[in-house]
Amino acid sequence: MADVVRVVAADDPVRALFSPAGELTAEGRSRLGLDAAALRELYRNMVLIRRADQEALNLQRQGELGLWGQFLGQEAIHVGAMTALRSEDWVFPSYREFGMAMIRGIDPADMLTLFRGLSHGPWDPRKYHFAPLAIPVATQVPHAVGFAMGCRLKHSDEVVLSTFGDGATSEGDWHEAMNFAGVFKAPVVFLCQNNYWAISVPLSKQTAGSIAERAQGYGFPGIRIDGNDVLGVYAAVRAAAARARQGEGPYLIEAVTYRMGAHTSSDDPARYRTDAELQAWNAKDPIARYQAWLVQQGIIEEGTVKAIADAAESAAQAMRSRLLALPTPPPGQAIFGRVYSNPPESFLREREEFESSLEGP
Ligand SMILES: Cc1ncc(C[n+]2csc(CCOP(=O)(O)OP(=O)(O)O)c2C)c(N)n1
Repeated sequence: MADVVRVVAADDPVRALFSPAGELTAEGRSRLGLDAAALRELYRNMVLIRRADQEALNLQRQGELGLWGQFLGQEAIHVGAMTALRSEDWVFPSYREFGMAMIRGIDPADMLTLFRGLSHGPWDPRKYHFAPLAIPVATQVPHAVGFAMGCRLKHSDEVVLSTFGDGATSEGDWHEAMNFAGVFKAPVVFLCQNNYWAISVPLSKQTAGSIAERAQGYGFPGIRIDGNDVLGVYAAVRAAAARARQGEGPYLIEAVTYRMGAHTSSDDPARYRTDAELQAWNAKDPIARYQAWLVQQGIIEEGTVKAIADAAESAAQAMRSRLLALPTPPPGQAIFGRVYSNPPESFLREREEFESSLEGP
């Protein structure tokens, strides 16, 4: 990994957990205070979300979903970050955060209704403190900051996690949000999932400098960490959230990982990236690597690994059956159903016209 950044605060509690290369130190790991059961839970959740992600891709390939964007390889970020937050903390996700939503307790079959064209917003954000997935790149970042300011104004100690990809950092929305957050010390943890590709554009073709170092220009600290180390992600997000909760403002974490799958099911990455690159990242697989460490520490053994894989398989099958059993709503419902609580006349007329146009001549 490249050198990690200098930091603004002299006694940065996040930085203290990591080596200059952005790797969690032994001392940092011992400060986490995770017992064997908690360490196994991190593993179980990574296996669970990976299997669900694969099943969603299978569904898309069988024509049951319109589109799917895998997060294969990014499980350590999804699980580490979500485990580090309190349940009242809010998340403002991009479209690739299916695993994070699962960890928050959102039913994955409900979530897939979005990709099956059955719904626009399948969960209640207020119940899960999990905002809708943002498809336009980076629009969720200013939303996160505005929401975090709202939390501060109502004197709540909720913290907001704003997650986005490396490509999102090239957007104006991203810069405006970072600037505002720095000036007003919004309680936000910015989590960049640097997976090296923004569809077919590699990081090197759109970012000349360091993502993490940019935080300094906005007046708060940033750090570049190993995003394939679940404990490292957990440590960084937990410490950054604690800092934000105490009123010390935002923090930018650049978690370095790799997008192992295609950008979405409509993309063919073989046209723009090499097998060698893929193989190199495959060797750093976050689950295999964590599993090896757990075995070596005597925290997990073969029987448990098998039981966890079996449970993930059953959960994926249950997700599939539940999704396929869901009724298809009336045609106008998905488009018009959740727009107004009191729809105006003109809107109702438009819905009627739409529905009757589908009946054909
Ligand atoms: C505002 C906007 N511009 C362009 C797009 C088309 N688009 C969809 S995803 C994507 C790349 C995003 O890459 P990154 O932020 O690195 O996230 P990743 O998909 O790698 O997780 C682009 C350009 C979009 N959805 N929204």
